Amino acid sequence: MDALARRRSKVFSCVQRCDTTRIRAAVMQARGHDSHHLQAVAAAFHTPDTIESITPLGSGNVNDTYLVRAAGRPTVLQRINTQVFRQPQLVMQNLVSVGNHVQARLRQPLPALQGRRWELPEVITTRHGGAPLYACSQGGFWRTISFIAAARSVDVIEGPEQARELGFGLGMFHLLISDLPSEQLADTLEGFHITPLYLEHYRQALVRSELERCARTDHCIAFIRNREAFASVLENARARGELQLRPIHGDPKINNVMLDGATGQAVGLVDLDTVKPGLIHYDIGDCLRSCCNRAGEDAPDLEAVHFDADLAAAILKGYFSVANAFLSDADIAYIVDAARLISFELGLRFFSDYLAGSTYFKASYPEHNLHRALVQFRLTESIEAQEAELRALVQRLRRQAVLA
Ligand code: GN1
Ligand code: MG
Repeated sequence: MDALARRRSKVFSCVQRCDTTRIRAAVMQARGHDSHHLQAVAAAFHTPDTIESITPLGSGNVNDTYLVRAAGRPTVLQRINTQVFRQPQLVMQNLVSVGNHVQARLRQPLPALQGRRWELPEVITTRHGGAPLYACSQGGFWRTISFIAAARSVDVIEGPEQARELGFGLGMFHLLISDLPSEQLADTLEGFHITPLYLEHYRQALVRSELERCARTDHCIAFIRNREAFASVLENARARGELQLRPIHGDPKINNVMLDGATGQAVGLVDLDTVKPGLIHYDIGDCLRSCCNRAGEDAPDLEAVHFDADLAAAILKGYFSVANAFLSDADIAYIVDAARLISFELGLRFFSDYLAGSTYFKASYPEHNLHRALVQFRLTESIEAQEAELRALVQRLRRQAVLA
């Protein structure tokens, strides 16, 4: 067993008998982020005696994230997962490019904002050397970014009003980056969201995997086999020239939209590591799949997983209120495919990672990524079952947006 697998199995054996706090402590320890270590890393960005607290933040599956309070101000400390983002310098370069571009746009009048505030996480450099990244002697690249004040994010949607805000937030983000020149964006994660490539990766993982098959894995294998042709739906549309590449967020899932603590209005998107040219459909699909499944990505009961069309309507209303002007009829025609595809793709990615030993997505127990895959496949089925109604809904909302 290699060192990583040993550390993992230590975490897993703990998971079976511990409560959540102890699991989190064990996970942190297994990654080597004990409090002394975190304190030392945070001190690269903040004067040590001003640091008041460091606490885990959010539920990201890739980077490790902490809220650091220093000198009365909250900031976000993150260890960039270099297994995923091989060139963290490029991630930071993009963050600066996006930040500069959006700040410049926000200095011009922007009626679509309707007077609300809009913020972006800003890079806070190291105390010595003013660098955007801190390379820790124990390994790992760390960064500090600003925390959007007086705002919160949610893991599970609370209602249609909020859904509308989540859609508005994505539309506003797309509008703000729509004229960001693509040469200013490095590709931080090659192949990200190219579903046929994930399919290829899955085939290899399946051949290599030494896992014992069971009813659940057989279900996943058959599920994927039945949708192999569908996996190319967006990429084929792009190849035919029906859909075009534009700057996208890449990961606009529900909890990456910040909502004002008092008004509930969307005030910014965070987690900008995957901003790059892509199809806006990846974003629309990801927003829909993560918001319209009220049971969540870890739903304990698969039967409870359902794609809520009313929430989808509210999200698209919010999105179209900003984005309608820059959406072509072809863009509209692929929205339902996008929701179905991105749910399927995420299931495929979770399942491939399970087959490969969960090296990409953090897992809290050995079959975590298998269960996550089953949840996404269930969601895909729910979208498929409602396909005709959803297509009619999208067309109706488009007509309303055109008339508005
Ligand atoms: C990962 O790390 P997090 O939670 O922000 C993943 C997304 C998935 C998401 C599913 C770079 O995002 O693509 O949709 O998990 N990010 C990357 O929860 O792979
Ligand atoms: Mg992310």
